[in-house]
Amino acid sequence: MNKIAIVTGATGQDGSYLSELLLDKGYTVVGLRRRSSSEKGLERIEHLLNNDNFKLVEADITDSGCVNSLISEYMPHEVYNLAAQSHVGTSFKQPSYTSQVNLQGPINFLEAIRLLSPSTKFYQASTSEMFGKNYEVFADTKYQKETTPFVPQSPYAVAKLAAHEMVRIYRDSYELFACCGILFNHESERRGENFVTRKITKWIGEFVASGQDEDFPALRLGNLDAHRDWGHAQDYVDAMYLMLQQDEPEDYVIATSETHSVREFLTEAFNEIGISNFEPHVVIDPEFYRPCEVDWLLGHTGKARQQLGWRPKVSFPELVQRMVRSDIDAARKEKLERSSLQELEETS
Ligand code: NAP
Ligand code: G4F
Repeated sequence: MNKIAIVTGATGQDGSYLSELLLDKGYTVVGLRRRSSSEKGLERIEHLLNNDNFKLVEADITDSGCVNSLISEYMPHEVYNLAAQSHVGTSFKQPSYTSQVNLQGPINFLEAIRLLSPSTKFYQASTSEMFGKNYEVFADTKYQKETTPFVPQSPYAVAKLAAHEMVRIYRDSYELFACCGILFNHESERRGENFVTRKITKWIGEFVASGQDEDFPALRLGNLDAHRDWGHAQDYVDAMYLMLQQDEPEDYVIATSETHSVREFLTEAFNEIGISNFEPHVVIDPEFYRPCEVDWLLGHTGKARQQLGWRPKVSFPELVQRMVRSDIDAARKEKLERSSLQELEETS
């Protein structure tokens, strides 16, 4: 019989890649999606919907009764809790909602597993945002690792840190196999459009499709000096899976160990379309500044490399190139579809 995994946030970036990975490994995947008034929102997993081993189930992780029912119905071997209000900027405007999803959600799973299925292994999506302003220094390099103290800087990070500590408490108190991946930023062609990398590459795609129109509206961004350790999401879901295959449940930092500023991402992305100076195309807009910023993230991945044998495969230039090319292709396709429709309307 196939192993069963529940993946929360299956419609999101990581959930879609992880579902693919688990299906490839022979799992039956129960992917959760929250209720929506439309059928939109399934774009990342459309290709999985006809797979007999993929079951899409409507569920909201903030509802404890719903989570209990899921655990008792499926008695899964593994649960990967990826669902979240995942936007840091939004968390300043919706702190209570963010806490409800990002903290109460994981508590609901930990309780359900403790009471109904204690042999279920649990993965929690923790984040480098928990380090906030803190870092360690070695040979002039500022970095974060598993033991670096957390100093969160946003409602998002506070909720994620509380969930992270809750996982530790359940692991220590009830001997659950529960662990957290402290993942640094990871992006992809499937990244949400309001995260800075995708916002940039989507703008570039539309700009190219416009024929690099002089009147094309500028790209409006906030702080360009923040540094992030950016990897590709497909590499990172491998690490999630590996964590649940270990003998002991432990937390791991997952990152590329290379950091770049938003400005460097912009330079690399504009270089892809032959523009060496992005500045004439970018307007700095205070709307996109955070009340509190995380300036520097650079992950030290010694533990994951040694214990999990994990390494990132996609480099920073390849990540940027893949995202830019994908968004150019998508924008050109959309433009073509729009003009064919217009032609049809004019001729009929
Ligand atoms: P994402 O694309 O924003 O996906 C989030 C998922 O959560 C979506 O499927 C969303 O559903 C779902 N969701 C939100 N609220 C829900 C609720 N109340 N009940 C059920 N589902 C709900 O995020 P991601 O980039 O894949 O990240 C996955 C996880 O890793 C998140 O927990 C995030 O905080 C964490 N993380 C991400 C990164 C990163 O750089 N990507 C780094 C560290 C940690 P809809 O599709 O309906 O919106
Ligand atoms: O792309 P971002 O919104 O990602 P952020 O805040 O680092 O959070 C992401 O990574 C975390 C892991 O460290 C995850 F836990 C979290 O779920 C999410 O996936 O912003 C990156 C940087 C920030 O410093 C932000 O201030 O880009 C800066 N930025 C500048 N202009 C902008 C913009 N960010 C966004 N979203 N939009 C802008 O216009």
